[in-house]
Amino acid sequence: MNDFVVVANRLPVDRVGDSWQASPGGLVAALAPVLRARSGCWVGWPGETDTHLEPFHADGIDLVPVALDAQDYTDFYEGFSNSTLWPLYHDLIVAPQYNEQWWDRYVAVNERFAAAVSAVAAEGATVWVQDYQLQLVPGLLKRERPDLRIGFFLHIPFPSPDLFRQLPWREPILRSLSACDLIGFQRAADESNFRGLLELIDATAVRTGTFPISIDASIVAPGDPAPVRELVGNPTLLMLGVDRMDYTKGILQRLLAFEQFLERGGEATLIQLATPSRERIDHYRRTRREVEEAVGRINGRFGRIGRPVIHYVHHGVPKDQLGAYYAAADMMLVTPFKDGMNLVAKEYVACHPDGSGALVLSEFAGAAVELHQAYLCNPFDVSSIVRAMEDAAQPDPQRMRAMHDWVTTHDVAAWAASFLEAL
Ligand code: ADQ
Repeated sequence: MNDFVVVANRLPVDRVGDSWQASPGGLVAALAPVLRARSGCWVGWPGETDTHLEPFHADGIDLVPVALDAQDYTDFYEGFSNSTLWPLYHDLIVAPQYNEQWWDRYVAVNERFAAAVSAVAAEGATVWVQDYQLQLVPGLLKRERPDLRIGFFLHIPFPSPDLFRQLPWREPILRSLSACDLIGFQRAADESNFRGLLELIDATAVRTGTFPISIDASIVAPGDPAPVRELVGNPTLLMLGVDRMDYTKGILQRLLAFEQFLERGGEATLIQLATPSRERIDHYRRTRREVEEAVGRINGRFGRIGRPVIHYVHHGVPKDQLGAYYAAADMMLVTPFKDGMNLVAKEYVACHPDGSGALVLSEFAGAAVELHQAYLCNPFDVSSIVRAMEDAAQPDPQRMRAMHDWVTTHDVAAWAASFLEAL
């Protein structure tokens, strides 16, 4: 039995051949010491459908797998989580779809997660539920196990009350979250959006708080910039984008701004790394098409043979190589239309301890609250991104130093500790 249970959609592991390897990530790095110290475990889906596994151990963490079948994946994960909640919570960048069958699966899968937690949690244990895929778990657990102390953290934004009220299933979700002993949000604005809805269910005595997530600076550390710069022809100005290929990230807008920057006589080379994401969903395929069309056009206009102006890849880069890209880049472009936090911005800052580099950052990323010394822009206004790029081309090193100090003293371990202490 466990005194501390983390429950998230995904287990922090990936299959490598016949075995499972811990996947490096800030969340698991921050929680692993707590899990070990408090005899804890992590409940989640191993990332392959129709795989039924017994609880196992990877890198010193006890893992409790929850199985999802192909229909769960379609209706719970791609459907309700990523085609209903994701666009709704990111302020309708694309239209959310409301589908009764998806909702039914969302309920069923949340019941399965809650039952799995209940089976492994000791009397009086602390349970920490992560993110939008599992919003019904707190309510289900509290009913079954009133002895548990339950916290919930939302990694993505929480929309304004008027938007949230579109959701046909708004009340069961609000009621479930309200069963928590503590609900954590990325920004004060997300927290107050949520509180603005409590009157809908006549609940006001719910404990909420703001806990901006951060990074583990030892996972993405600055690498050697020289080989990266050489690879792309030692440009005078190297810009970088690193994202999941997601319509929330504003990759196309960034490329259009880069194109205007060149049109206006700017000289620069851009590396855009984009990890494939949710590729069976239409809007994600469309986003990829639009991005790739723009990359082709801009390279066709401004590149030369052997010297493209944009170096683009559509695959993940191993964590231990990212630090070299961050260190090599004179300018980081983080331009989401909406983002809970955006850890890429913080990883870049962590890789510039000497005040070098410049961060162009969307004012709609949660990170903009803490990283206010960045070159802020409005991603809905391409000319605002261009202006930020032009300002950031002559950066003030004090601004990067101030952000670096902040990120290194407010890391993911501090985030986890502050949430758990409040809980
Ligand atoms: P994401 O939307 O996935 O996370 P982000 O916070 O930027 O966004 O985290 C992405 C992570 O994946 C980073 O650690 C980054 O290094 C890595 N990554 C991204 N692109 C990559 C690439 N091309 N190659 C290799 N690695 C790549 C959600 C929310 C965010 C919130 C986090 C954490 O949407 O707003 O900050 O959760 O709460």
